[in-house]
Amino acid sequence: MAIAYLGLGTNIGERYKNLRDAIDLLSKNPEITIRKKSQIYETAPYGKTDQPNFLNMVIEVETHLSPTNLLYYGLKVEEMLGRVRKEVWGPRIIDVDVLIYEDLELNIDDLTVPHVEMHKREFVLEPFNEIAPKVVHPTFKKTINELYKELKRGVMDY
Ligand code: PH2
Ligand code: MG
Ligand code: MG
Repeated sequence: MAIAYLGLGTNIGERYKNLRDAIDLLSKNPEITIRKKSQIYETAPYGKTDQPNFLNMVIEVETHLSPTNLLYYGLKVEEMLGRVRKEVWGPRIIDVDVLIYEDLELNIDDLTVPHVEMHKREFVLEPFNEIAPKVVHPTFKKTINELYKELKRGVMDY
């Protein structure tokens, strides 16, 4: 049994429904139990800024799936909700990202855990900090709360 954190994001269609549907589909998998859900945050698009605002949230799950199978199930949920990949950072019905999986550091094929950019993204750290401020980022050895405060203060140098 492992604890993992998933980031959910959506900026097209019925955004609240997209989040609800994604959570339903995740919880339908017998290998996944959702333990905590952050609030839903409306966030300005990061990176590619000429696209609609996002709704973002972070959830804590307990899972028997390996990191790769958790990633693949997330991709399956995206597909079931009708996501079509056109451009890398473009608008999406739903994005399901594996942020942290236990204290693992992995870099295999299509999966990098912890998520490479999570420490730079307020739309990840703010909801993450709400549900799990004490979780330690395995690479930086800092808590989510420390990373969130550093990002807010703009002192991040990595
Ligand atoms: N996801 C991205 C790129 N930019 N911006 C916000 N606010 N929320 C996201 O989920 C998001 C983004 C690529 O995954
Ligand atoms: Mg993403
Ligand atoms: Mg993704």
